[in-house]
Amino acid sequence: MASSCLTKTKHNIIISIFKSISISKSKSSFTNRTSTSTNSLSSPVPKYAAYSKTNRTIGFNRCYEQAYFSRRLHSTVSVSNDVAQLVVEPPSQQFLDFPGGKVNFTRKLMFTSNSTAERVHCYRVLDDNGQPFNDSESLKISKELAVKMYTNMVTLEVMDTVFYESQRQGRISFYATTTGEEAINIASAAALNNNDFVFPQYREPGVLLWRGFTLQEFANQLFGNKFEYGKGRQMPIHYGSRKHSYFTVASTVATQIPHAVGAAYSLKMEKQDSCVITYFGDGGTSTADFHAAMNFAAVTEVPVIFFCRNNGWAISTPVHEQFRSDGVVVKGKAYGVPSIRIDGNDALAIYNAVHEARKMAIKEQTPVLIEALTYRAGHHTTSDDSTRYRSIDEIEKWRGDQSPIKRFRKWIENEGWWNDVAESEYRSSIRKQVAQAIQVAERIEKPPVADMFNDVYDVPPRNLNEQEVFVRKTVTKHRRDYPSDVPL
Ligand SMILES: Cc1ncc(C[n+]2csc(CCOP(=O)(O)OP(=O)(O)O)c2C)c(N)n1
Ligand SMILES: [Mg+2]
Repeated sequence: MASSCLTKTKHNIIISIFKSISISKSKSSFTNRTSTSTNSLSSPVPKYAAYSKTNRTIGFNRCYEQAYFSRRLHSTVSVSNDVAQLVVEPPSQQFLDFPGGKVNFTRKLMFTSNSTAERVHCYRVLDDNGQPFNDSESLKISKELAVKMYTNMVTLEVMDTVFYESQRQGRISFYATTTGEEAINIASAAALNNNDFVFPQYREPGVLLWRGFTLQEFANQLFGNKFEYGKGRQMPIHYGSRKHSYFTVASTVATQIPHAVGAAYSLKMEKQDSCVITYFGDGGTSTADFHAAMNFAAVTEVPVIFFCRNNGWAISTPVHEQFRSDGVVVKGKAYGVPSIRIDGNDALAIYNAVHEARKMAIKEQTPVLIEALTYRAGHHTTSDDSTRYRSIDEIEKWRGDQSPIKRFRKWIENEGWWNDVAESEYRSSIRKQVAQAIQVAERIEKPPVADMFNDVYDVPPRNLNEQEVFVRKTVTKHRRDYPSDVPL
């Protein structure tokens, strides 16, 4: 079979068609067009295999060489990154009819490249000064929606500042800010329907805020008082809300991703007109959960949006130590999931991309991957000091001109929808409301000791009953060592 194949190919004429796709060098460059990686993702520039006499007699005859190389020399295409070869030969010799689909043969000994010199473009609408590009593909956003998005971003920023300070004052045990990622939180939430399910990591409280979770509800969770929905069993920032279709935050990185795919599968079975979104960081993509979930979602064709906040860091691990690929977007291509890379500090780009992804997910019943490039402009959590492993200059750069809030503000101001007076009135009002919520939450007593032991078993096992008796005895004996606001 092999030898007959070789003989026949001697007489073949092969025409190489170069598909030109514009690519950028070195850095990810911005594009103003929404496009999934199916179209925009660059395959490696072909590196023509070393061409020995032996494989010349195997694969290519003179006629081929002339046709092939003259096309290369006279081609007006400056950079080509994909070669499809049309081979005039019996169909059985052109491709392998493989179970997963037909695969064209090539006579080139050519490996795919691991180079990241050409990076997938990054979709954006607003430039650094908040000016939309003339040719940006973008939805029209009303004044009402734009102002709501902006004020929610500011609320998130103020919440972060005040809650963070309260941790520093020793009033709560732990906190994590979303600083620098406010646009991702709010603009993605704005593009969803409120009944779409959310499987968050821990840096997306803005999605809950957008859905109407009140400042008091946030404060109750942080203070672990008896009105907190988790009954004080979770660390601060592990919010969850059945009412807002927001699954409770789990600290174990990326465990939410397969859960999201399972939920999307159930929406598909029930033929629901909604989708699931799951958020995760660049660090989360190094887990087995991420890969299993992507593959499962692709083959089951479920309506889930994988939203990766690539913020440059996973605690102290920079992205270049996290993966050697061109970020995360290329992983979607590997799993057969339509994907896009967007500017995570451009609220309009995020809104458009999530809006489109949602439509695709539901209409076409497909997963979609979004990689949003952003920067974690705060410490990882209150347990971290990021100046130990990155420069203050780097942080300041992202907190300054690159701030997603500043950029969006410039846009709404240019539109005549916002001004300095509105800004200072709004900020001071929210600051007061957050401080007030803290004062209330702090005064509310904690959940009773019994809540540590219920809700898991219908009939608690004997060892759990024994532990409960033991806890009560210990607390009674050492009353002064335990908080007085925890009812026994
Ligand atoms: C399974 C698991 N491994 C490790 C950790 C410790 N850990 C907590 S957050 C984190 C980094 C996550 O980084 P990333 O996913 O990029 O999210 P970011 O904090 O940057 O938003 C790590 C390693 C964990 N919580 N769970
Ligand atoms: Mg990260």
